Amino acid sequence: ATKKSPSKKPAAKKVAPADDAALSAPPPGPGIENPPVEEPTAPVAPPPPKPSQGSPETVTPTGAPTGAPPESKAQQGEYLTTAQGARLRSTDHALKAGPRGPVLLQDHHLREKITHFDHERIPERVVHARGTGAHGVFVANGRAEKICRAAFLKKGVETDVFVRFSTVAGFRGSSDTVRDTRGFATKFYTSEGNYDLVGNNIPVFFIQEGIKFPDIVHAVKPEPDREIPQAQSAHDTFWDFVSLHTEAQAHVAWSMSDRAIPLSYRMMEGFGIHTFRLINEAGETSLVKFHWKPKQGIHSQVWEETQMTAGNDPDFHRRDLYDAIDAGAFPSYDLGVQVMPDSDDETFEGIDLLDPTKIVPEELCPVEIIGTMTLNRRPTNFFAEVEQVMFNPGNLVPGIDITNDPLLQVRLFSYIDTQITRLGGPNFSQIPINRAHCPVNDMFRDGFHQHAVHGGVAPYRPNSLDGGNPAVADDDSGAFIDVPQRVEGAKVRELSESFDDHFSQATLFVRSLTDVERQHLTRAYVFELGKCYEESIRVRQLQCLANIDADLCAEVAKALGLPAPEPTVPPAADVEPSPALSQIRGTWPVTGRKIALIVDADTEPAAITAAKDAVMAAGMLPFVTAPHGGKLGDVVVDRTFLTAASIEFDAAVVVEAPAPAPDAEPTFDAKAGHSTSGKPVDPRVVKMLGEMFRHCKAIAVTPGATAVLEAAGIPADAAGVVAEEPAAAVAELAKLLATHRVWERFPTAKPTAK
Ligand code: HDE
Repeated sequence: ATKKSPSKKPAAKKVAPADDAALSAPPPGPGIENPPVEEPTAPVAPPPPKPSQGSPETVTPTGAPTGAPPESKAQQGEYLTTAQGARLRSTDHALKAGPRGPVLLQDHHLREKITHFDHERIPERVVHARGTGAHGVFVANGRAEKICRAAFLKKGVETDVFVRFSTVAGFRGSSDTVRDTRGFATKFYTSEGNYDLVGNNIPVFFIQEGIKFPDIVHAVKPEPDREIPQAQSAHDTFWDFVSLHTEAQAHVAWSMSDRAIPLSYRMMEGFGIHTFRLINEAGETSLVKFHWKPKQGIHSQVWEETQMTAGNDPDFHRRDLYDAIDAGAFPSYDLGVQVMPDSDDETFEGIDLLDPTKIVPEELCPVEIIGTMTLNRRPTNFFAEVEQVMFNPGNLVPGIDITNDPLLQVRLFSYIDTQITRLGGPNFSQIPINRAHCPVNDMFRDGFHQHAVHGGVAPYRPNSLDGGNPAVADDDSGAFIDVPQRVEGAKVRELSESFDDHFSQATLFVRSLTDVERQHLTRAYVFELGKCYEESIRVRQLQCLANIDADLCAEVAKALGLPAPEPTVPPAADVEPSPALSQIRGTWPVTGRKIALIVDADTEPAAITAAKDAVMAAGMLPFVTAPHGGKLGDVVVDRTFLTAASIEFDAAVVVEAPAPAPDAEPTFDAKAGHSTSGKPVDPRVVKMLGEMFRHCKAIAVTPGATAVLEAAGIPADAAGVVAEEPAAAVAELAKLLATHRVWERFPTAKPTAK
């Protein structure tokens, strides 16, 4: 074989240089010293930066720095151009053979435009397809320093974050308000790399082993023959699976509770679910579970409201999040940890910490707050940010490590793998929203959609040609630590016996609910099982309920018209309720709550302004809701009786009882709009207030507007109904809203734990 020597290279064509001196000058270097060294080589210390590598953390494809403010545009220039930058005269007409002739294949602009359009969609996420995201900042309070060496948990450190909330089962265009688990995924752009906390709003999971994930997902997704129902668990395949696969029962109990129908992403807890292992500066480890606690309180819709919202505003949660951010009512969440000793058996108070279907009650191990996250900016471009963000539980930083939880272990594989299809190749970490906000020098090269123009010739280690760079870090220079945990055992497809208890934590959850929450839970089981066609599935799920709680089983069985079976496992008699699991407790700030101000077409603008001011002074958001759009005097109308819906608002203030407008929906029963005193009220307002009353929302009327109460059949002395002048009424509403709903209006209501 002949080896080509450099001298055999064809000589470059000689062109007479205009300026010999300029051409013979050495070309601009890569910016690093690259002295000849012996191989294999130790890296040059400290490794100098390599600007010519254009490592992806420093610039976006168009040159804007990462983390740049939203005003930095991906596209520039005042003229419309082709993708290659050529200015265009017209993009409305294809090139044709005459104005009435056929379109010419040579129309390069047409082909480029249509080809790009043909490929605009990417596959949606296989689960969690429907979601919404926001930017924010996390500020650590320093309390985690003693257990974790991560830089972003040091006192006062501010870290950029991006959060994506999601439903699990529905397609990307499905409704926000469905009964489902919600995803709560946070990317921390820390100085030591991206850390992703990819959690849910329910602290237990359906399955103990990741290998079963395709099974539960196939069961909950629309049934494969007719592809229905969309974004629902109320169908046979779901209940077939969870009733056979009883480790799902704790999660199912949570999903039948109001937790699965949150009012807002702002009012939802988040949980890391798995136990993680933290490492401190001294190398000591502890086991922790992560919790997000919303400062706005935890709150849900009621079931009827949820169903109405799905039709009225399928984007309800997305709109709510972005409206709140736009209004400056920034949602914020405390991050907390339950810290448990890193014991050999990895249990705490008898609870196996590797079993993701189990929680550790807060009463046994309190949640310690280690920082606060505030969401303060919505995405500039939904696709670029929310659709293209990728999360991965394996995105860890020094100080945070995984455990042997068999669910978590499988996730570590899945999240990278899925992006290859979803984001079209291995370079998804270069997409601006996914880029680390610290130097990245990974020596990964090429692949679809490579955006970096990497310099250097030696993307391998060891090397001498790039000066031995990059260096590997050690403990002192912030290297990631894999905790050297001892592992031994025979290869088996088994789980330890401690995973066998499938019911006691469902019992714990059910017994920790207040009466009203418990009633909602019972009805949810009845609704969902009532939607199953197969009686054998209902019967099998009743058997599971018998093993969870005899009373619950009896109530559901009665409503389904079936006998309540006897338990097949010993009753969990010693289950201590955990009051922390109830959502109805304490009071919360009312900032950002939405108040409808109902007025008539001729209501005095000064009265409306006074009511608006009172609402805003309380930190809440007023929505002037009137018979027609435009303005009333100088007051802008936010909603009309046609566009407004009760589900949009947390409470209402009727500033003036509106008379029926001529354009009122003719299908309304005309009689419904008449108060007993005979004064007619717009039937759309009557309907709205009736719904708000039924959904146990606070309602205030000014003394002159009490006719609306009569017309809507609302007793003036009912709990949570206030008849005051606007300023006093708003103060009263704020008090009522602090507990979210007027709980005593629910028929069962005695808001105390069982
Ligand atoms: Fe996920 N999950 N998951 N999951 N998950 C995905 O990743 C998967 C699990 C969670 O807003 C996918 O990029 C497996 C638990 C959230 O982008 C996929 C298993 C928890 C999100 C995937 C689990 C979650 C996902 C789909 C069992 C709570 C949305 C698209 C081993 C702790 C993230 C994607 C976002 C998304 C796989 C179990 C939460 C396919 C195999 C447990 C919040 O990779």
